[in-house]
Amino acid sequence: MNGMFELRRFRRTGFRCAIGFLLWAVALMGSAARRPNVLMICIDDLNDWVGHLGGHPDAQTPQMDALAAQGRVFSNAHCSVPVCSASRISILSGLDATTHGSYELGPNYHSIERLRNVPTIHRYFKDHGYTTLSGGKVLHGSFQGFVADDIDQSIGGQSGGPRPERSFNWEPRVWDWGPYPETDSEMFDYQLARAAAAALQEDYGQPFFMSVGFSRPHVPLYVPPKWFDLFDRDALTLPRAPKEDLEDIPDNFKNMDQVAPTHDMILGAGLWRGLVHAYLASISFTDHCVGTVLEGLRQSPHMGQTLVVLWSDHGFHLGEKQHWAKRTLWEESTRVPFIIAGPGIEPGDHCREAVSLLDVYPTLLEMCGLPRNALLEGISVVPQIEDPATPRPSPVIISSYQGNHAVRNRDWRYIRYRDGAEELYHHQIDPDEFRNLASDPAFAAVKSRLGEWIPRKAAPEVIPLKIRLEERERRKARFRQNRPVK
Ligand SMILES: [Ca+2]
Ligand SMILES: [Ca+2]
Repeated sequence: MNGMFELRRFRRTGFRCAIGFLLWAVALMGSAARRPNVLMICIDDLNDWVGHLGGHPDAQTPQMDALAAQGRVFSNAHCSVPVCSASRISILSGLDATTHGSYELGPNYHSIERLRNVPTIHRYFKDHGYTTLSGGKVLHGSFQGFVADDIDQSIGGQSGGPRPERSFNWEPRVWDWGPYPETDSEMFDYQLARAAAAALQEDYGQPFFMSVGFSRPHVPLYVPPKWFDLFDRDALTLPRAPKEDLEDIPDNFKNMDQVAPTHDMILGAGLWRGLVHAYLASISFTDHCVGTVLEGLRQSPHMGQTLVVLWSDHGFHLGEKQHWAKRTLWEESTRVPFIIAGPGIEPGDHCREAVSLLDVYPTLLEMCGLPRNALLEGISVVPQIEDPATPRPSPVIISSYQGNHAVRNRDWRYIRYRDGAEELYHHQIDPDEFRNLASDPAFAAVKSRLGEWIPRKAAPEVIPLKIRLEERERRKARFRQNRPVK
């Protein structure tokens, strides 16, 4: 080889290197300017019965567990109100119930006048250059009225269907369960998952914020038979619900007026095991839907540039404290799965600091480099994503009905009801919240320290008390018609 060739080759290579560097620099500038996409997966009434939270030994949730293994799990995360519409309003507005005043099922976002000038998280992303997409149950009731324009593109409506013509186990069907329909493709949630996976293949020309809300494991617990077949019904572990657990707690939420079956009703009809089975089956079906969306993301051009956040709107009792469903200030009502995964997030230990679903909004703004929204009342968990041992500067506050609050930090739960009644639980030694320590003088200092966080002011209920009580009586009257199917 002669020297001239070597020189030409050097020049060619050098030129290619220079061009390559230029292209790389342009690409880098482009990606720095382009903010990450957000995929927000919202689940309805899912408590801590997922593998990675260990809430039930028989739970089978491989898809959510795989996501958990790739990102940061907040294993001590709580809703701010333990009921559907109010919790979702809090997450999407970033405001606490004590500010927006919705503490009970009912008012939609767009019917709360004091939220008129509070941008939903979708609106905020849209106003900062994002395309917004949403499908399924994200808000309770769809985006209507003054929030209708927050969503650029729908990927599906809301439906928990389909439902069979007749109940299998319980009348009316709202609390029924059973293997129905025959196939996943007939399930609304599965169709939604497929639609979301397809929408993830598209190029929106700018970053997107997509929310996908599944309706199971909310009752009625109908899912195809294969999900029931995953479990041996007769070998399932039942929740720990000793009757004497109620002896050391005040009356407030004990045997509370419910719009769910009572534990005595369920035990009397011999239906406890069946409901636990149906709830686990519904969770596994929902997990499969989550997996379908995540597979869509993996196949898409957006993989590697998309943050995934998964949450459930609140927890769910299946007999714990002799209670069913939600609305209490106990752990089973308030603890939820909460995972954030995506580019730049190193998998590692769970964050055991108490965090709130109010933190979703400020966290996503910070991670996407969007300006701070001064209205928000949550706290960004970016420090806990970076180091899960970082303490949150304040404990989490949960409210249920005006004037009743729980304060949750890493190790404790303190509840104070409107009438001054109290409960105190030490989670390091009592994760089931069996032993109320509120009257033990040894913990007086802990109690008063936590008590300082109890909100001193709380917005009045959006729905006037008289109307709410009338509505509750109507619901209870309907509920008294409930009965097992013979
Ligand atoms: Ca819910
Ligand atoms: Ca107890």
